[in-house]
Amino acid sequence: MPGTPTFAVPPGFLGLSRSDKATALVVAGIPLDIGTTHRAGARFGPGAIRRASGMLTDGAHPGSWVDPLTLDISDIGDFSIALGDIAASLRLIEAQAMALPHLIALGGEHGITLPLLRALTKRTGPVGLLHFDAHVDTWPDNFGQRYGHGSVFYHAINEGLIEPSRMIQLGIRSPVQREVWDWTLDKGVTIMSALDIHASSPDAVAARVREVMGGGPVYVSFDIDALDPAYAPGTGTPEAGGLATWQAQAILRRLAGLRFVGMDLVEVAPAYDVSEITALAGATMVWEYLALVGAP
Ligand SMILES: [Mn+2]
Repeated sequence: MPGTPTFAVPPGFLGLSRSDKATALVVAGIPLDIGTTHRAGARFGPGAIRRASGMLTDGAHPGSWVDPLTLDISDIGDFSIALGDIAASLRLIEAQAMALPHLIALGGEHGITLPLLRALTKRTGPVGLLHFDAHVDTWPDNFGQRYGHGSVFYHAINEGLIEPSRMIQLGIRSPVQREVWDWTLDKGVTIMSALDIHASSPDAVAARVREVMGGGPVYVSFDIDALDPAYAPGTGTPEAGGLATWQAQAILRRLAGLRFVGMDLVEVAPAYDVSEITALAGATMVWEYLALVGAP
């Protein structure tokens, strides 16, 4: 087994040595967590995901045979945020994302997705959204606050950043007000609950995703709390009954050929993690995404 042992790779995601912005794919951390509605701590997500990603550096992906380390990819470190100021942080995140062609963001809480979509869609136009989550995140506010991790897609839909008819949510199961659920469906969003997915198969779920996405641009927003707390305890708003890590992987592996334009992996909060289960699951989902976008 050639190369550097997994425990000794450099500190970038997958031990990436490039840190410039000139690559086709760019990884960045976004350590914002002040819009979390329950327990905070996702500001330490980027570091934990990078550390856990060392396990994924000793070979190619055994499905697509892509070795992410051979891609044109860099880890540019973490974005600047405005300490304690959500609105100013969102503006800063948007500005820093603007110049990056294909960003893979390590959160941070889900609130980071709104400025990332604002920046991305200036170049791409409205995108389709493949959204893994326990929560619909289409609340009009967060316990009275306009911005926070529960209202991301309410704003994104209202701002025209997403084509709601090309948005699918996988793993949904949290308590939710009926009117928020109905608003989401009325906009044209497809919801597959965690129980829908448990009762289905990866093939059927992936087929539904393809049907919803069509041939347009696809952004992937992966909230690690889509996974069950048994598989992702280290997160701010855990909900029982979620996906197993393998289910999310099995769905993703069936999506080769979609027109992916960006990804975020959010809500890893390492202070609540056990044995790096959550951080490794998060790193693994990003690795699965790289195996998709890197496939010839
Ligand atoms: Mn969530």
